[in-house]
Amino acid sequence: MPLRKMDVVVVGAGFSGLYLLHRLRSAGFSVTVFEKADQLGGTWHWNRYPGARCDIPSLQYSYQFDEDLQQDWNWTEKYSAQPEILEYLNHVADRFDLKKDIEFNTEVVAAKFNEEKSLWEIKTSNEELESKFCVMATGCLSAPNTPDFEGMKDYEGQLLHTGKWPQRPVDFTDETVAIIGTGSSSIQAIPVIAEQAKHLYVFQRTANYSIPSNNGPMNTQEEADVKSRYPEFRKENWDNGFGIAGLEIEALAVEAGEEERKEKFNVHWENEGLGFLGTYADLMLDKDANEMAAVFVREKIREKVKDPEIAELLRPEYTIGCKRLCVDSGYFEAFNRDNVTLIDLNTNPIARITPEGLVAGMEEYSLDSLILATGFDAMTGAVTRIDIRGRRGVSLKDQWKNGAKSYLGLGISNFPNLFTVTGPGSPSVLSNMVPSLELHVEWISNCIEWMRENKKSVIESTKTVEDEWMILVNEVADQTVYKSCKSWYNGSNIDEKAKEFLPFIGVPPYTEKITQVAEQNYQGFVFDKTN
Ligand code: N01
Repeated sequence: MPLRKMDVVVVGAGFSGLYLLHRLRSAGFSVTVFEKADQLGGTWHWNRYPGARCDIPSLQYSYQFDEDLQQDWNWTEKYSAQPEILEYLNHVADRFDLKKDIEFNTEVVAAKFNEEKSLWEIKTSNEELESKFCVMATGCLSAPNTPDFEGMKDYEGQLLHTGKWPQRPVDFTDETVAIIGTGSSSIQAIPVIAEQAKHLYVFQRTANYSIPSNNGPMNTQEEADVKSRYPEFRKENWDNGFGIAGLEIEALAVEAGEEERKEKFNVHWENEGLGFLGTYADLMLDKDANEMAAVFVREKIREKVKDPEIAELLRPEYTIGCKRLCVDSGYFEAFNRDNVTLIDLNTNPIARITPEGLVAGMEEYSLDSLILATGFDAMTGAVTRIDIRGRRGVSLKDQWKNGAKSYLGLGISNFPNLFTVTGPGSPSVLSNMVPSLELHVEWISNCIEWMRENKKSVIESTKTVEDEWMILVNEVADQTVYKSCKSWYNGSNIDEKAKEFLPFIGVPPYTEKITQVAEQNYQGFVFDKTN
């Protein structure tokens, strides 16, 4: 039987994949989205742990490509919970009739570029097919990191990962539960699980900064105001360094008086969530300014946590924001409960997992459920876990072994006609993801359309431009405090991964750059290269 052929294969049916399908199909291309889950949603499908919600206000963390959509949809809370975001994505899929071109329960396992035919040979869990283009809409935080604790395979209780939460209801009533990790996912889950479980043990390797979400029902007046000027509101946010509202772009913490600074930190602490880091323009640029913000948050932790020893353990010492800042609803307060125990893994390392629970330090913990909240192989993992081979059979995993290099986070040398949405080298995780991915979807779709109009068959980045670009990515990061601690931004959460800072910091200059590249006929990319 002849192989199925299409113009574009899109991998992943999350925010990016859905919009890609809509854009490319509207432009007349044949497109299929392959999704390994049995339903759409991407990260919002998999991360359904208790307390999962967006920590960017939903009036911002939503599509803006269709004015009617953004006017019609009403969010019920300031920060939407995972089920509502999934409902929104299903609404979008139904509204634009997308589901008919999504193949669920279908994993893309391999993709190989055929240089003679100039097309991708795609192997899914169901079939082999051919496509001119392949777009990885696989998300930045979608390949779970599962540490290989000794004995884990013999554990007989319920083993869960926050990033791969089951669809069935999970009830912790009367259970003794352990959670390993204290990143954003855990910080959201802990207060909710603590209310249900008989006892919750929290195993912490590194304390984390978290800002209260002060979440609540949507303020309908604010919603109406935003909706009355949605395009302007989006543009104002986009002009900020991180593409989200509430960021100060001029005043410096180091120039402010102590009282004034405290007052301003307080206002942002109460109202801005992640935007706390935007209280002053120099917080992520100057380590003295950063320390002022860090001291403020450490003091807040001390005020919230009744037991001074626990408060001490929960107080991070490193630069605030160099690990992804967290936003919570009652995280620190959860440690005031009698049924929550914090265990410091630095003094009580996990020795092994047993069939009944785990051993850490001198203690053995008997558990009903063990939750790994241990994060992701961020930014590259979802792509390198697929066997992708470009020119001369080069494997992408091998090419990225010493560091992921990409031109603008969009194209990779040796991998023609392959695009990544919010790939390494783009602002992605250091921006509001939804407008960032919309920007990329539009750039990629426009590029493919331009190629059709200009009779070009093959586009690729070159090693020279991507080397230069990644040098710039790191030079920009060097001017900030982002590299001053271990984080998944620089691969340090995965042992075997290159320790390299991956996101480009600065939405406005990045947007200007990729717009310019497109206007200059995709400057830096080469077309129809012959070997
Ligand atoms: O993962 P993380 P996450 N032994 O990597 C610990 C986004 N997100 O799933 O810091 C013991 O942040 C690890 O310790 P350490 C958001 O961008 C968004 O929580 O490496 N501990 C850390 O405490 C976020 O940043 C929302 O020392 C181990 C934790 O596990 C990103 O997803 C909600 C360990 C992992 O924290 C990832 O968050 C939730 C080991 N072997 C998440 N390995 C929104 O609201 C790891 N740890 C949009």
